[in-house]
Formats: sequence, structure tokens, C-alpha cells
Amino acid sequence: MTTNSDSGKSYHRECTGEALETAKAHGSPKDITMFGSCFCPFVQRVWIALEFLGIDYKVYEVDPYSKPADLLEVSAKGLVPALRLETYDPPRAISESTVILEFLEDLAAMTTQRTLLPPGINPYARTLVRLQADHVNRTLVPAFYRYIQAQNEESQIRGGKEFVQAIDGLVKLFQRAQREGDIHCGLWSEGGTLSLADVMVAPWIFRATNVLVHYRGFQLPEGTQFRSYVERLLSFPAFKRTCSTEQLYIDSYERYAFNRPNTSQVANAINSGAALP
Ligand SMILES: N[C@@H](CCC(=O)N[C@@H](CS)C(=O)NCC(=O)O)C(=O)O
Repeated sequence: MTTNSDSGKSYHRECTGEALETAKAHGSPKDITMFGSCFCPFVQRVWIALEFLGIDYKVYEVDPYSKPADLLEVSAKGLVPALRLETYDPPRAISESTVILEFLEDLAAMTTQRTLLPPGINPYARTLVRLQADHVNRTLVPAFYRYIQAQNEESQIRGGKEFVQAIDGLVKLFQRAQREGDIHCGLWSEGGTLSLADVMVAPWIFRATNVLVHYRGFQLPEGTQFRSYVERLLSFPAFKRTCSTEQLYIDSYERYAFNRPNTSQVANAINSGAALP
């Protein structure tokens, strides 16, 4: 069902659009340096959180596939995102998007007082958001890559179904949180604000609306509630400020859409059935 042939495009090395403006505004040294790449959804998570939590940072764009020495110093696997904490001497580093999000949440609690979790002491309400985030990581993200890397019609149809099921699973978890009456369902609630689960999933929902539409003819599930959620998510200011123009993603994901050999560690893991790096 792939509509066109591999034209050999490579990934972009520099942000475009709103993301470029944001990167330019964060070009001078700060206590935190974010190692990132414009096309990377794991980086986008961290970037959204920095913007939303009001934590200052410098953007440092690197090519994670060429493994420059300064990237390997902050991430043993040579993966973006990573943060370099410049206030230590010598500087220290953190990698892994989900772990970085927890670090930023802790840091914000001590500084800006902003949060991605239900505020106050409500362990159950906070757990519901973490359950949503866990589903995104273990089910929805791998399903996205299996779908975009699937090459024959049968596996593409299966991949599309699996991705939709993963979205449905997330919707069920949002509905459960809402039904149980907890105060913070993130942007799923009208009038709500960004949650940890929203940050975790937004980059892949966004890429479903451009990359998957372009290469797989994908349509997001219907349903007014879900469509309104996507609308709130993709128009949320802290999210939009981290978005490049759609062509950047379409170009950068051609490698995945044609499952070119050695596209990335993530692509290799999907092809071999291993856990994602
Ligand atoms: N588990 C990591 C995954 C990060 C990741 O895979 N980043 C990609 C870019 S989207 C990367 O750096 N790839 C380099 C490579 O595959 O060698 C996280 O959540 O931060």
C-alpha cells in the first residue's frame, strides 16, 4: 500500500518552522544542554516538557547516526535525547527520554512549581497517568515502528490495525481516569492541561498525521472525543513550539517507510523482534 518508491532521502540535520525559532531562542549557554535531533520523537518529548515546565535550556543539535564524541560522552548508546548538566564540574549527563522526563518533573517541583502529574498528594491519580504513559511506551510506540517499517500489503494492514488498537487502549485508559473522577486527565479533558501521558504520546500522534498519512494512507480513528483530544494536543503551545514543518518529517522517515538496512537502532530492534533501545 506504499504509494511511492524510495527516492533515497536522508534525515534532516536542522529544525525548520516553529521548532527552528524555538531552537534559535535557546542557542546560548544554560545550566542544561539538550542534545537533540530535529526529526526525533523521543527528543520532542523532552523538548515539550522543558517548554511546558518552564525550565531553561540550550538546544544542541547533533546527528545521532554519526555518533560524535560529545554525544557518546552523554549517552553510552549514542542516542538522543540526552541532557548535559553544566552546573557540575565536570558536567554530568542523563539519557533516556522517560527518565529525563522524571528528572525534569522533579526539577520543576523544586523550581518553577509546574507539573505534568496531578498536583498534591494523590498517589492513585498520579498512578493512572503513569499507567497511560506506560501503555504508550510498551505498546503504542513499538506498534508505530512495526507499521511504518512493514513492507508488504498484508503486514501493513496488520500494522495499521495494531496501531489503531494501541490508540484505542490509550483512549480506554483516559476514559477510565475520567470515569474514576480524578482531577487531572490531561488534555483528554476539555479545559485540561498537558499531562505526562500527553507528552509521551504527542510526537507519535503527530507523526501519524503526517508520516503515516503520507506513506501508509493512514487515517486516525474517528470519534468526536478522540478527534477533539488530538486537536487540543497538536495545537497546545508548548507542543507546537517544538514542531518543524511536515516535510521535514516526511523526508526524514523515508528510511523507515522503505525499511532501509541499518536505518537506526530502533529500526533494527523492530526487524529482529528485540526490545527497543
Ligand atoms: N530509549 C531511547 C530511544 C532514543 C532513540 O532511539 N533516539 C534515536 C533518534 S529518534 C537515536 O538517537 N538513534 C541513533 C541510532 O539509532 O544509532 C529514549 O527514550 O530516549
